[in-house]
Amino acid sequence: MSSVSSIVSLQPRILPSSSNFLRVNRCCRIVASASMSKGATPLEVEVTEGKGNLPKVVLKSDSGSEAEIYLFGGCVTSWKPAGGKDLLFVRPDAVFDGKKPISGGIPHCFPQFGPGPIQQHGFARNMNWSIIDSEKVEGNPVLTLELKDEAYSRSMWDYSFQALYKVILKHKSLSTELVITNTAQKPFSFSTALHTYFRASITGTSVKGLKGCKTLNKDPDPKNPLEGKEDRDVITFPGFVDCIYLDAPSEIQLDNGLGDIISISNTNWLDTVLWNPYTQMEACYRDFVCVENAKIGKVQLEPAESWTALQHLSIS
Ligand code: TA6
Repeated sequence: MSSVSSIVSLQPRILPSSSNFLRVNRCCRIVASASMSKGATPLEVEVTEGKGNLPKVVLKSDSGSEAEIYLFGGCVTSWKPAGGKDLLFVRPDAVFDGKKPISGGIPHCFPQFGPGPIQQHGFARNMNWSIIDSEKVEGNPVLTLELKDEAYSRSMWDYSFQALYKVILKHKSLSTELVITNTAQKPFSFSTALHTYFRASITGTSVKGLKGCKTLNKDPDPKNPLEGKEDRDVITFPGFVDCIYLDAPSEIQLDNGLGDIISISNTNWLDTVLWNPYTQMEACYRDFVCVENAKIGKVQLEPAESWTALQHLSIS
């Protein structure tokens, strides 16, 4: 992956990974080009101040779709297909202080889904990711972010790694590709997920496609999940739900109860997690559901090895 080739702001390379709070004092424009894809043109990316002064990028496709990405956490916080409303949800209690993870959109869980020895859902969602590439392919923006280990991550997980996260916005879809590479001299293992918050009306929300999967139900005890098997064609959310579906199919459908059927497909994200906190989050549980592509069983990487997983969200 090449680095930013020309820069229209004063900063040589914006946003090196850092666990510290990072302010954008002025709007930065960068033109990143790389070994560009066939038919691609360079894309000028504007980094502006988002909530809490955190740097964010807004991607717009020629067809009118939009996505918003915070570099803190490499978190996509908004996805509006062309002519449509935002299909993602950010919790009203989300903080944008550059310390706590952003509770909403598509946070990363890495290198641990949890519970486990390090902080719940790992550290990738509360570190600053860097922009390393951007281009436009047939009118569709493609942005690539990078996260590397640093003292903060190594204090919890003593490995050298690179995470590349490519976000591709099209007319009616949002795709992401995550590539984790072991840049250490020793093997490591991790679990991971895209903890996607979808806007929903919970009484009308349902998920199809998980019938027959083995389940690990984290209700009532997340540390001792109950094994089971899903026997429903259509899963609804009449109460608290926190359940892992192992070896889930590569495509499932979410009816968000707001008139949208969202296809959630993937390559190599083997598992699915459904979560709605019900009255544990009285202020907002009616308004969202998390449907998460996950890899719960550990991925083991030898030095120089990589693991890649794709998520594709689309509406018809
Ligand atoms: O992915 C489901 C889950 O692990 C739940 O067990 C619950 O702890 C939730 O995530 C917490 O998500 P948050 O975004 O608040 O860290």
